[in-house]
Amino acid sequence: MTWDLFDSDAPLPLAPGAWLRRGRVLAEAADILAVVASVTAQAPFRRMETPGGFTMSAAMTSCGRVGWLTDRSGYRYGPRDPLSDRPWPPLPPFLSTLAGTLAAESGYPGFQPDSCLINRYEPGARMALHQDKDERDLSAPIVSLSFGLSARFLFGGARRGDPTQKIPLHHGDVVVWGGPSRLFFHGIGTVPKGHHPALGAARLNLTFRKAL
Ligand code: MD3
Ligand code: FE
Repeated sequence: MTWDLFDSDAPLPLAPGAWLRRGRVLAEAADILAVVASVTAQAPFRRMETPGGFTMSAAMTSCGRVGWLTDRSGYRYGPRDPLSDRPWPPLPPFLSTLAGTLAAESGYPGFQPDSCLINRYEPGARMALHQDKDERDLSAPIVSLSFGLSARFLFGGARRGDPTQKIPLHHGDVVVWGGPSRLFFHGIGTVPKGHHPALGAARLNLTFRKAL
């Protein structure tokens, strides 16, 4: 027999169409974080307001042709950073190519993201259970990269009331969501206090999306 069933590098199925790759981008982490720093120098992290008037606990920014926005008028993608009124920084080719490779490795060939949402969680921040449905083409997957402090990913089902799996996400982990799981409810539990050598007291999550 072969050892393939025990290959720790192989994608782990989380749900139909959803795959976890533990540590898949550890080797690339320093390069990715350097590129992220150049993006956030142009479009800084900010905590946005929800349509209901709450300030999100995670700070966000974007790069790409559009960025994800929330304010009192709703959730949407827009071509400009409202803080500067300039276009979002371009999606660095290194990142879009990497996201395409990661999607292909989980069975989604041809993924060409046009937006990357960058979330920054300090200890105490969380993200409530939600669906990602502001993208025009829901047949494209979402590729997620986690860095820094670990957090509990909450992963439900197609309905808000479905039971949730709690999956720890660590520095360098990659998750690819597509197919039936693309509209599953998900969130992030409160990030515990801590320090990570690469990022200090913070967790970063990058999600690559085809929004247009
Ligand atoms: C499952 N971000 O930005 S990434 C988000 O870690 C978001 O910051 C979380 O949820 C974070 O919208 C989780 C994992 C993720 C992203 C998109 C999904 C899981 C998903 C779309 C469908 C199903
Ligand atoms: Fe989400």
